[in-house]
Amino acid sequence: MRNRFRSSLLWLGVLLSTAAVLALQNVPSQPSAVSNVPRYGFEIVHAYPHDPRAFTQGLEFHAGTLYEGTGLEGRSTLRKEDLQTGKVLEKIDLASQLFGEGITVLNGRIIQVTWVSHRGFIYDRSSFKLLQTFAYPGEGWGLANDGQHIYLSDGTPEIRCLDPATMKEERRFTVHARREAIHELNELEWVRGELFANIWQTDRIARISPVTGQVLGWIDLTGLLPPEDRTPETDVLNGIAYDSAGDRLFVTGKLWPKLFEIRLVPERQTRRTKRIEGHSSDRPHG
Ligand SMILES: [Ca+2]
Repeated sequence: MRNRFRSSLLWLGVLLSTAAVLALQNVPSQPSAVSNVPRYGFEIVHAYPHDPRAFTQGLEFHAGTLYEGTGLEGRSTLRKEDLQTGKVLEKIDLASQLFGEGITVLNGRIIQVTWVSHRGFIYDRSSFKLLQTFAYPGEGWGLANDGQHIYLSDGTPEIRCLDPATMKEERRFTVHARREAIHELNELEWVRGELFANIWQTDRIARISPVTGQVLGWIDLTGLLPPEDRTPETDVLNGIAYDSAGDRLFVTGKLWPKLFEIRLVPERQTRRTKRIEGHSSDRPHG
Protein backbone atom coordinates (compact mmCIF):
# COMPACT_ATOMS: atom_id res chain seq x y z
CA MET A 1 0.00 0.00 0.00
CA ARG A 2 2.77 2.37 1.01
CA ASN A 3 4.66 1.77 -2.27
CA ARG A 4 1.49 2.33 -4.27
CA PHE A 5 0.94 5.63 -2.39
CA ARG A 6 4.52 6.74 -3.19
CA SER A 7 4.05 5.74 -6.82
CA SER A 8 0.84 7.78 -7.02
CA LEU A 9 2.62 10.81 -5.58
CA LEU A 10 5.42 10.41 -8.16
CA TRP A 11 2.92 10.32 -11.04
CA LEU A 12 1.09 13.33 -9.64
CA GLY A 13 4.42 15.21 -9.56
CA VAL A 14 5.15 14.29 -13.18
CA LEU A 15 1.67 15.44 -14.26
CA LEU A 16 1.96 18.78 -12.42
CA SER A 17 5.44 19.43 -13.92
CA THR A 18 4.14 18.67 -17.42
CA ALA A 19 1.16 21.01 -16.89
CA ALA A 20 3.50 23.79 -15.71
CA VAL A 21 5.71 23.41 -18.82
CA LEU A 22 2.65 23.47 -21.11
CA ALA A 23 1.27 26.55 -19.33
CA LEU A 24 4.56 28.38 -19.87
CA GLN A 25 4.52 27.47 -23.56
CA ASN A 26 1.02 28.94 -23.88
CA VAL A 27 1.97 32.44 -22.67
CA PRO A 28 0.45 34.91 -25.20
CA SER A 29 2.92 36.38 -27.67
CA GLN A 30 2.39 40.10 -26.92
CA PRO A 31 3.65 39.99 -23.28
CA SER A 32 6.90 38.30 -24.42
CA ALA A 33 7.48 41.24 -26.74
CA VAL A 34 6.62 43.59 -23.89
CA SER A 35 8.91 42.00 -21.31
CA ASN A 36 12.16 42.09 -23.25
CA VAL A 37 12.63 45.80 -23.86
CA PRO A 38 13.12 48.63 -21.31
CA ARG A 39 9.96 49.49 -19.42
CA TYR A 40 8.85 52.75 -17.89
CA GLY A 41 6.30 53.70 -15.29
CA PHE A 42 5.24 57.27 -14.63
CA GLU A 43 4.91 60.08 -12.14
CA ILE A 44 2.19 62.71 -12.46
CA VAL A 45 3.67 66.19 -12.65
CA HIS A 46 0.37 68.02 -13.10
CA ALA A 47 -3.28 67.27 -13.89
CA TYR A 48 -5.22 69.65 -16.15
CA PRO A 49 -8.95 69.71 -17.00
CA HIS A 50 -9.97 68.01 -20.25
CA ASP A 51 -13.38 68.08 -21.95
CA PRO A 52 -15.01 64.75 -20.98
CA ARG A 53 -17.07 64.91 -24.21
CA ALA A 54 -13.91 64.94 -26.34
CA PHE A 55 -13.29 61.52 -27.90
CA THR A 56 -9.57 62.20 -28.26
CA GLN A 57 -8.02 60.95 -31.48
CA GLY A 58 -5.26 63.50 -32.06
CA LEU A 59 -3.29 65.66 -29.62
CA GLU A 60 -0.38 68.01 -30.18
CA PHE A 61 1.22 70.92 -28.32
CA HIS A 62 2.59 73.72 -30.46
CA ALA A 63 3.93 77.17 -29.48
CA GLY A 64 2.20 77.22 -26.09
CA THR A 65 -1.14 75.94 -27.36
CA LEU A 66 -2.83 72.57 -27.29
CA TYR A 67 -4.50 71.22 -30.45
CA GLU A 68 -6.92 68.31 -30.32
CA GLY A 69 -8.81 66.28 -32.91
CA THR A 70 -11.85 64.31 -31.76
CA GLY A 71 -13.78 61.41 -33.25
CA LEU A 72 -17.21 59.73 -33.45
CA GLU A 73 -19.70 60.40 -36.25
CA GLY A 74 -21.57 63.65 -35.63
CA ARG A 75 -19.18 64.69 -32.84
CA SER A 76 -15.84 64.99 -34.67
CA THR A 77 -13.98 68.27 -34.26
CA LEU A 78 -10.70 70.07 -34.53
CA ARG A 79 -9.96 72.25 -31.50
CA LYS A 80 -7.50 74.79 -30.22
CA GLU A 81 -7.41 74.71 -26.40
CA ASP A 82 -5.94 76.46 -23.40
CA LEU A 83 -3.84 73.93 -21.51
CA GLN A 84 -4.36 75.42 -18.03
CA THR A 85 -8.15 75.66 -18.16
CA GLY A 86 -9.06 73.14 -20.86
CA LYS A 87 -11.17 75.90 -22.45
CA VAL A 88 -11.83 75.49 -26.18
CA LEU A 89 -10.53 78.62 -27.97
CA GLU A 90 -11.38 77.63 -31.57
CA LYS A 91 -13.41 74.73 -32.94
CA ILE A 92 -14.34 73.27 -36.29
CA ASP A 93 -17.10 70.66 -36.55
CA LEU A 94 -16.48 67.99 -39.17
CA ALA A 95 -19.32 66.83 -41.46
CA SER A 96 -21.56 64.46 -39.52
CA GLN A 97 -20.66 61.38 -41.58
CA LEU A 98 -16.93 61.80 -40.86
CA PHE A 99 -15.04 60.18 -37.97
CA GLY A 100 -12.09 62.45 -37.09
CA GLU A 101 -8.75 60.87 -36.25
CA GLY A 102 -5.14 62.08 -35.88
CA ILE A 103 -3.88 65.63 -36.23
CA THR A 104 -0.43 67.20 -36.58
CA VAL A 105 0.84 70.79 -36.82
CA LEU A 106 3.51 71.59 -39.41
CA ASN A 107 4.60 74.72 -41.30
CA GLY A 108 1.71 76.87 -40.05
CA ARG A 109 -0.84 74.24 -41.02
CA ILE A 110 -2.89 71.64 -39.17
CA ILE A 111 -3.41 68.31 -40.89
CA GLN A 112 -6.28 66.03 -39.84
CA VAL A 113 -7.19 62.57 -41.11
CA THR A 114 -10.41 60.57 -40.85
CA TRP A 115 -10.93 56.94 -39.96
CA VAL A 116 -12.41 55.18 -43.02
CA SER A 117 -13.34 58.02 -45.41
CA HIS A 118 -9.87 58.23 -47.05
CA ARG A 119 -10.17 62.02 -46.68
CA GLY A 120 -7.75 64.36 -44.99
CA PHE A 121 -8.00 68.10 -44.29
CA ILE A 122 -5.39 70.85 -44.11
CA TYR A 123 -6.24 74.02 -42.15
CA ASP A 124 -4.43 77.27 -41.54
CA ARG A 125 -3.12 77.04 -37.96
CA SER A 126 -3.95 80.65 -37.02
CA SER A 127 -7.28 81.23 -38.75
CA PHE A 128 -8.54 77.60 -38.70
CA LYS A 129 -9.61 78.13 -42.34
CA LEU A 130 -9.72 75.01 -44.51
CA LEU A 131 -6.92 75.29 -47.10
CA GLN A 132 -7.24 72.00 -48.94
CA THR A 133 -8.27 68.37 -48.75
CA PHE A 134 -6.34 65.27 -49.76
CA ALA A 135 -7.02 61.59 -50.32
CA TYR A 136 -5.09 58.55 -49.12
CA PRO A 137 -5.67 54.79 -49.29
CA GLY A 138 -6.58 52.70 -46.27
CA GLU A 139 -7.57 53.87 -42.82
CA GLY A 140 -6.37 56.94 -40.92
CA TRP A 141 -5.58 56.61 -37.19
CA GLY A 142 -2.70 58.68 -35.74
CA LEU A 143 -0.55 61.51 -37.14
CA ALA A 144 2.74 63.12 -36.06
CA ASN A 145 5.67 64.90 -37.70
CA ASP A 146 9.40 65.36 -37.17
CA GLY A 147 9.56 68.76 -38.88
CA GLN A 148 10.31 67.19 -42.27
CA HIS A 149 8.00 64.21 -42.66
CA ILE A 150 4.53 63.22 -41.53
CA TYR A 151 3.93 59.83 -39.89
CA LEU A 152 0.56 58.08 -40.28
CA SER A 153 -0.67 55.01 -38.38
CA ASP A 154 -3.66 52.94 -39.48
CA GLY A 155 -4.08 50.33 -36.75
CA THR A 156 -1.72 47.88 -38.43
CA PRO A 157 1.98 47.46 -37.53
CA GLU A 158 2.84 49.67 -40.55
CA ILE A 159 3.71 53.36 -40.20
CA ARG A 160 3.58 55.42 -43.40
CA CYS A 161 5.90 58.40 -43.90
CA LEU A 162 4.26 61.12 -46.01
CA ASP A 163 5.74 64.08 -47.86
CA PRO A 164 4.04 67.13 -46.28
CA ALA A 165 4.09 69.00 -49.62
CA THR A 166 2.11 66.34 -51.48
CA MET A 167 0.76 64.11 -48.65
CA LYS A 168 1.95 61.15 -50.73
CA GLU A 169 3.70 58.14 -49.18
CA GLU A 170 7.53 58.27 -49.28
CA ARG A 171 8.28 55.07 -47.39
CA ARG A 172 6.86 52.85 -44.68
CA PHE A 173 8.22 50.67 -41.89
CA THR A 174 6.91 47.87 -39.69
CA VAL A 175 6.88 48.36 -35.93
CA HIS A 176 8.23 45.32 -34.11
CA ALA A 177 9.57 44.13 -30.77
CA ARG A 178 11.93 41.14 -30.90
CA ARG A 179 10.85 40.51 -34.54
CA GLU A 180 7.21 40.42 -33.51
CA ALA A 181 4.97 42.92 -35.34
CA ILE A 182 3.06 45.24 -33.01
CA HIS A 183 -0.57 45.85 -34.01
CA GLU A 184 -3.14 48.53 -33.10
CA LEU A 185 -0.75 51.50 -33.22
CA ASN A 186 -2.98 54.50 -32.60
CA GLU A 187 -2.24 58.12 -31.62
CA LEU A 188 1.34 59.19 -32.38
CA GLU A 189 3.85 61.74 -31.11
CA TRP A 190 7.36 62.75 -32.09
CA VAL A 191 9.45 62.92 -28.90
CA ARG A 192 13.19 63.70 -29.08
CA GLY A 193 13.89 61.60 -32.17
CA GLU A 194 11.50 58.75 -31.29
CA LEU A 195 7.96 58.04 -32.37
CA PHE A 196 5.61 57.34 -29.46
CA ALA A 197 2.42 55.35 -30.17
CA ASN A 198 -0.59 54.47 -28.02
CA ILE A 199 -1.50 50.80 -28.41
CA TRP A 200 -5.27 50.85 -28.87
CA GLN A 201 -7.33 49.43 -25.98
CA THR A 202 -4.33 49.16 -23.68
CA ASP A 203 -2.59 51.43 -21.16
CA ARG A 204 0.67 51.07 -23.06
CA ILE A 205 2.69 53.45 -25.20
CA ALA A 206 5.45 52.12 -27.46
CA ARG A 207 8.66 54.12 -27.95
CA ILE A 208 9.59 53.39 -31.56
CA SER A 209 12.72 53.95 -33.66
CA PRO A 210 11.53 55.84 -36.77
CA VAL A 211 14.47 54.37 -38.68
CA THR A 212 14.10 50.64 -37.98
CA GLY A 213 10.59 50.42 -36.52
CA GLN A 214 12.01 48.63 -33.48
CA VAL A 215 10.26 49.19 -30.14
CA LEU A 216 12.88 50.84 -27.91
CA GLY A 217 10.77 50.89 -24.76
CA TRP A 218 7.31 50.37 -23.30
CA ILE A 219 5.54 52.91 -21.13
CA ASP A 220 2.88 51.47 -18.82
CA LEU A 221 0.27 54.02 -17.77
CA THR A 222 -1.97 51.61 -15.84
CA GLY A 223 -3.83 53.49 -13.13
CA LEU A 224 -3.18 56.96 -14.58
CA LEU A 225 -6.84 58.00 -14.49
CA PRO A 226 -8.07 57.24 -10.93
CA PRO A 227 -11.34 55.32 -10.36
CA GLU A 228 -13.10 58.45 -9.02
CA ASP A 229 -12.60 60.15 -12.41
CA ARG A 230 -14.07 57.24 -14.37
CA THR A 231 -17.66 56.86 -15.53
CA PRO A 232 -19.31 54.09 -17.57
CA GLU A 233 -18.56 56.22 -20.68
CA THR A 234 -14.84 56.67 -19.97
CA ASP A 235 -12.90 55.15 -22.85
CA VAL A 236 -9.27 54.13 -23.39
CA LEU A 237 -5.98 55.96 -23.10
CA ASN A 238 -5.32 57.90 -26.32
CA GLY A 239 -3.54 61.17 -26.92
CA ILE A 240 0.12 62.06 -26.52
CA ALA A 241 1.51 65.59 -26.91
CA TYR A 242 5.07 66.77 -26.37
CA ASP A 243 6.14 70.32 -25.59
CA SER A 244 9.67 70.29 -27.02
CA ALA A 245 10.49 73.80 -25.73
CA GLY A 246 9.52 72.94 -22.14
CA ASP A 247 10.34 69.20 -22.34
CA ARG A 248 6.87 68.31 -21.08
CA LEU A 249 4.96 65.14 -21.97
CA PHE A 250 1.15 65.23 -21.91
CA VAL A 251 -1.25 62.28 -22.13
CA THR A 252 -5.01 61.86 -21.94
CA GLY A 253 -7.76 59.48 -23.06
CA LYS A 254 -11.05 59.33 -24.93
CA LEU A 255 -13.75 61.08 -22.89
CA TRP A 256 -11.35 61.59 -19.98
CA PRO A 257 -12.02 64.57 -17.67
CA LYS A 258 -8.29 65.11 -17.17
CA LEU A 259 -5.11 65.55 -19.17
CA PHE A 260 -1.85 64.77 -17.38
CA GLU A 261 1.70 66.00 -17.62
CA ILE A 262 3.78 62.94 -16.73
CA ARG A 263 7.43 62.12 -16.13
CA LEU A 264 8.70 58.71 -17.22
CA VAL A 265 10.33 56.54 -14.58
CA PRO A 266 12.56 53.64 -15.73
CA GLU A 267 11.38 50.42 -14.09
CA ARG A 268 14.79 49.63 -12.57
CA GLN A 269 15.03 53.11 -11.04
CA THR A 270 11.55 52.72 -9.58
CA ARG A 271 12.53 49.48 -7.84
CA ARG A 272 15.75 51.01 -6.49
CA THR A 273 13.88 54.03 -5.14
CA LYS A 274 11.37 51.76 -3.41
CA ARG A 275 14.16 49.80 -1.70
CA ILE A 276 15.98 52.92 -0.49
CA GLU A 277 12.83 54.53 0.84
CA GLY A 278 11.80 51.27 2.48
CA HIS A 279 8.16 51.53 1.57
CA SER A 280 6.08 50.61 -1.42
CA SER A 281 4.48 53.16 -3.69
CA ASP A 282 0.75 52.90 -4.38
CA ARG A 283 1.36 54.08 -7.97
CA PRO A 284 1.64 51.22 -10.43
CA HIS A 285 4.79 50.96 -12.54
CA GLY A 286 5.78 48.84 -15.55
CA1 LIG B 1 0.13 63.42 -30.78
